Amino acid sequence: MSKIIGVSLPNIPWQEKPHGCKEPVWRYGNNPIIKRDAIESSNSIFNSAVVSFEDGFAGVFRCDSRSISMDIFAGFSKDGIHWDINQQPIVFQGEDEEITKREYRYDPRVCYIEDRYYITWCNGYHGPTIGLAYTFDFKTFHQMENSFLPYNRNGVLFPRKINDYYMMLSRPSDTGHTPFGDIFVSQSKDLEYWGHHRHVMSTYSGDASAWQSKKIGPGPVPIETDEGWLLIYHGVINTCNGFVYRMGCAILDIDKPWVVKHRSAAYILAPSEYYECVGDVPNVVFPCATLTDSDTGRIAIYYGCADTVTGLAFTTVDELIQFTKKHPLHA
Ligand code: BMA
Repeated sequence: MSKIIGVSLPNIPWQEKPHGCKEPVWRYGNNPIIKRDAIESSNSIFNSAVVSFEDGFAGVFRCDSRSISMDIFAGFSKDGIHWDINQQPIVFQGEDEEITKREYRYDPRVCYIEDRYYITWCNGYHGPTIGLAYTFDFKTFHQMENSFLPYNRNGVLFPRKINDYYMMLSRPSDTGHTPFGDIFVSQSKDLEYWGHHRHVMSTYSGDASAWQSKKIGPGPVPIETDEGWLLIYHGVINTCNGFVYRMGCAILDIDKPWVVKHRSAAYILAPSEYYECVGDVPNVVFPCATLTDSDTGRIAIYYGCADTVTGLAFTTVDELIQFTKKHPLHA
C-alpha cells in the first residue's frame, strides 16, 4: 500500500468506486458540481482550485464573464461540493501598479505552504505569464512579482521547500497558440527570483501514448507520497476536429522532482460524459486541484469540463500509483 505524506482530512468529499468500475478514476455521481451560471455574471466556471480551509473548504475559481473576460473569484464551501462563489472577482493588494494592473487572469492553483495559501494563475502581462499572490483568509490577497517572463502557463507550486528551495512547475510556450509545451521546474529561495530551471518531461510523439503528443501541463499541486511526488497533469492531442485534453499521471523523485520515476502511457481520465464533451470548448478535462486524506489515501480531483463547468472525481493514491506502474511510458 502506498501512502500519502501529509495531513488527514476526514471531511474529504468522497464516494466509493462504483461496483464493476475498471477505471483508476471515477466521477462524482452528481457532476458537474458547479454549473456555468453559478454567479450572476458568469458565462462559465471551470479550471478552478480548492483547498481545505478552517472547518470547511475555500477556493479560487475561474469565472469567464458574459463579455468573456477571464478573472478569478474566491469561494467557500462546507462540504467541498456545494460552493458559494463571490459575485466580485479578487482584488489584489500590492505596491506596484505595473504588477497589480489586470489584463486577464485564468486557471488558478492554490497551494498551502508553511503558514499561508499561495495562488498561482495564468496572468496577462504583455502575454500570458505566471501570477503569484498569497492570502491568509481568502478575503485579502497580496500580489507578488510575476514569476516568469511571458510566455508561460500552468504555474504549480510544490507544497513545501525541497532542499531549501521553493519549487514551481510550469509550461513555457511561445507567442502562438502553444505549438509546443513541455513541463519544467524552477527553484527559488524567496518566491520572487526563480532559477535553476530543470526539464521535467516532454510531450510524447508516437502511438505508445498519442493522447499527450501536442502539449502537456502540470495540473494540481503535486501530492507527496512514500514513492515520490504524485503529479496529475493534462495532455493534449491535436485532431482534425481540434484539441482533446485528457488527464495523466507521473511520479517524480522526492528530492529531485525533475527526475521522472514513472509516467503512465494510458490516460487516467478522458472526456466521455456529456458535460466534458459538449460546452464552449468540447472534449476537455482540465485538473487544477486535489484534496487528499493521508489516513485513507483518498484523493478528490477538481477539474474543468469543456471550459464550461466544474467536475469532481475520485481516486486513491494506491489506484494511481499502481495504474502508473502497470501502464509505463518509456519516454
Ligand atoms: C488551454 C487553457 C485552458 C483551457 C484549454 C482548453 O490552453 O486556455 O484554460 O481549458 O486551453 O480550451
